[in-house]
Amino acid sequence: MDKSKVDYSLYLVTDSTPAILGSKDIVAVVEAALKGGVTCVQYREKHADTGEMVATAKRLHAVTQKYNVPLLINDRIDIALSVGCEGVHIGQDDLDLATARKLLGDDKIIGVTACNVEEVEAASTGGADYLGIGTVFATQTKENTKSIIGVSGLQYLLGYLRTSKSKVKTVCIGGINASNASRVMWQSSSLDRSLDGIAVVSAIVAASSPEGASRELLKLVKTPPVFALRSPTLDQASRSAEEVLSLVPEVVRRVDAAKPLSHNMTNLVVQNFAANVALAVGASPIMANYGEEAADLAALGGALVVNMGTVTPEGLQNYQKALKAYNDAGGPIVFDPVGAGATAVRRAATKTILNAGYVDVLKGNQSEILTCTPAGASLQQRGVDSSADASQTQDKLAATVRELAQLRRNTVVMTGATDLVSAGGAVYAVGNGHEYLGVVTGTGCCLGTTISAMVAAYPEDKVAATVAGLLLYEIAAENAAAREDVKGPGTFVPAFLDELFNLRKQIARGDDGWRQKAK
Ligand code: 3NM
Ligand code: MG
Repeated sequence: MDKSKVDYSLYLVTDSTPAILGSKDIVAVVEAALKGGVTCVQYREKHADTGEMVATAKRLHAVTQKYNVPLLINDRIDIALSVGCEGVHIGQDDLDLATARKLLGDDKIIGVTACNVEEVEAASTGGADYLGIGTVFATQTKENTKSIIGVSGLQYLLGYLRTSKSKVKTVCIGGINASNASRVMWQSSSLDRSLDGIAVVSAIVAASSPEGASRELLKLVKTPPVFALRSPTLDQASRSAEEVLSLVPEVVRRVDAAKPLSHNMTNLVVQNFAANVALAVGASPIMANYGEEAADLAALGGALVVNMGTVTPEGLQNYQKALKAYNDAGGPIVFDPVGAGATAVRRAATKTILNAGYVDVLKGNQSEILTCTPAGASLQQRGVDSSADASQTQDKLAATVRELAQLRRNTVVMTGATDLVSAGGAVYAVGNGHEYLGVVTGTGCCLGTTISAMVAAYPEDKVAATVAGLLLYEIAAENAAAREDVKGPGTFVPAFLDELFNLRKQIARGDDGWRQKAK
């Protein structure tokens, strides 16, 4: 077998513990899985005697050879050698890669488990043929999993391999099943660095029909999720600011005409204000925090805002259900990680949410967005206000926003005196706004609601929709603050709602007075 031609799309790892295998025969399960389309098999056995393992491996090899699929042995190089199968998979606590290579020779496949940059670097430069990256999601299958890296970790490690231009193949492992396979594949693959496949144990071995389960999983690996069809293309992400600006009236017109649903799962402080802002910008708000409702609401064609301003354990479960529902329906999601770095709970909640689904637009102030970067996981933040870190230059922040959007394949908005928007190509800067926005509670949250209205009405171009939302919101704030009847933050609030409403109507009518004001 030519190891450079191995297909890692659907990689089955066996398990013969009764809790997973049940009373089935492992060889029969593998044969059924091969029929269903499994492209690579690893025999993983932690408890049997060596003689028994050799016998089972031989039976497995006879089957995998029939399907021209490689058989790899977990950990046990001696067994791979005695069976003459295609290679081994070694973990970090097993025999080292260099010795394994010496024993097996260059023609055999050697895969290595890796969960962090050091391990990925060592294995990819040390001659591994592929990496098993995980543990992606918590799983009952493996005892003592070292670290749960989530989709974020997976994205980060693949980003590292892209930068280092390594050719090593990659599969992800840990809690991968039919509910997340397509999403994880897509989220972890940028244009020039794709995950090669998924590795699963229980999703196939514990299935009542390993053949059917394999067929479905293989299809999911090869099919991008529905939301991917409307993710920003490289061309969209790289347009000039002028081009994006020229789309603003059309975005606002669409919202005005369509009155899209803006489904808010937001905090206790802003419910009322956010609903009024949604109405003022032309959307139809629903404030619904119960996750069980999300599937029905997602079917109505609107967008979801997840704002974790007053996060609770129950709320977190509701968000996860809603993310899944909107991802499955293809409806856009705006995530506002309010106070992301402020407490350990919020840091963990941010991670949980980002791993539970794909968010189309990630919106936050400087410290919130920095907390969502791989480097920012341990950032400290004071309260939830939007104090800016002076050490971050505008160029550095712009690069951070672009890189984060690339990593997550979405649109990232970092708000501040100048707001930065990127979908991984150009970075658009919006300099509008007013200081009153900073002294009224919930204005950041309501910007998330505004953006949700725009992406709901204009889902095919989330970059233009996001920029339109920012401009509408911040120019309306300037218009309100300039009014004679506005004396301070208190009188600003009702005036702001008026001006949001008026400006939306003006832009929708084709009045382009806003163009002179856009900064
Ligand atoms: N290795 P399931 S997780 C065998 O993280 C194995 O390296 C892991 O099982 C790692 O698909 C794992 O049932 C078990 O979640 C994966
Ligand atoms: Mg091992």
